[in-house]
Amino acid sequence: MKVVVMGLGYIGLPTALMFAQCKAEVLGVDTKKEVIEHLKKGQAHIEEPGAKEYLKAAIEQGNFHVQRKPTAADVFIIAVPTPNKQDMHGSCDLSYVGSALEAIKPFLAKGNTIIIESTIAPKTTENYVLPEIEALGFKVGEDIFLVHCPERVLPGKIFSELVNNNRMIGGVTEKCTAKGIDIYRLFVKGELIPTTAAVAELAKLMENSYRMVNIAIANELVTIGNGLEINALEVIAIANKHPRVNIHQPGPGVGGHCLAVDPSFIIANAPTVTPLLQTATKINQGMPEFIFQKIVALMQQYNGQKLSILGIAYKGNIDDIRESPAIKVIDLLRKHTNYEMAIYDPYVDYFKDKKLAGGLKEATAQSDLLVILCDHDEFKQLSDTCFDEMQQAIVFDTKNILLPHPKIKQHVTLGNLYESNKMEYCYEQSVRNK
Ligand code: SAJ
Repeated sequence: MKVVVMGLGYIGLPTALMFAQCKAEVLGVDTKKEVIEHLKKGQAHIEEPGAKEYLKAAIEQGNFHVQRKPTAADVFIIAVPTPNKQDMHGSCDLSYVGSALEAIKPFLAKGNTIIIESTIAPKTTENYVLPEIEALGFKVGEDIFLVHCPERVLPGKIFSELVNNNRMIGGVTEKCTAKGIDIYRLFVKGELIPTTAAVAELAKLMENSYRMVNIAIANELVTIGNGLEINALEVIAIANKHPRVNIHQPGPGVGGHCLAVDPSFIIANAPTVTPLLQTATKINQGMPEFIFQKIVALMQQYNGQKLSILGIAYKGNIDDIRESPAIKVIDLLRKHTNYEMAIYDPYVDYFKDKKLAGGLKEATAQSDLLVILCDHDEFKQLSDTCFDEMQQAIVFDTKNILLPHPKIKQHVTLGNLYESNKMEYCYEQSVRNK
């Protein structure tokens, strides 16, 4: 079977390599010249455990090639970005999907299967992709098979989750679904769940919307606890002892290209019937402002001049800074204060062309306040020297990951905010400031 994968990013490259491992003839296509050049040299351009090894094996096996243009194939998989448009609700930008479709059109032939893996707005497969294919004279469901098969893998565990997670196979017709199941059965050990393209589109978006709303509940609980002087983290820990309760973890906000993006695809298509999704989005988007206000309150309380920021990636143990809440906090600090700031992230060397601190010692030297904005494993246990280097060992641990340490003068978390300089936070006001 010949497979063309359009888009060699966090999802496309691992997917292409999984098909190559199953002995399919795989052509990876990406428009970025440097991606093709890196891959041709056997260099994986994504930080993902296993990528280097799978790539090496595929190249040695000789059934994995990369180039900037597609060729004829049996299966075309589209795994390109679908960012938010800069419009009112951040609707789904289909320009990359459109370009990938245009690129494969000349090579389409009867019997081909087209699979959209990119996360897309509800009804996109039927209302946007299908007409493009039928305009070429093909009948979808008979000549060409069209499937939406969204990914649901966790960065950092992508290769194992691609194999073991179950997957929705959303065909435009039942025959399309059957084709999709035959294709993914090559490497997926998880359950292949037959459904329609429309259900698969909305289910994928709702998976991430469910998590986004639950994070918003945790974040709102923090502002409730701050006002009522009740430890929100203790409330979450106790409430989650209930067998059917799973309140998520609060933090400085929701980043990444999924939870911070997907719900808006639903909102944009159904703006008058999504008050919960819209409010939850705003609550999460208000967290950088909340964290910023607390930092200022702490710096005032301790008459601080320098602060250390630990972590700018959008989540722990990866290098992705897309939609990172940490960056939003840093931007607020730069815009509204003149604190000296040292920023350190073990996975990120440069940020907006500025070289970041080379290590923890450099980042904490002489600082009054250490703010943890990302749950990298490296930040879970800091050595004595980190605190010895500090002017004042005040810590604001927004991810609640740092183990207690005798040298910490004050360890502020999102649970005990009221024990230090209280800031009066008003959600409405913060949203108005947007
Ligand atoms: N976050 C919280 N509290 C939580 C959980 C997460 O504040 O309790 C924050 C994180 O810090 C981060 C953001 O939310 O800023 C999103 O993190 P995440 O790990 O929950 O989600 P993602 O964006 O890494 O979701 C990925 C996605 N897959 C890929 O990017 C390839 C998504 O499609 C998957 O559904 C998700 O993993 C998953 O866990 O399955």
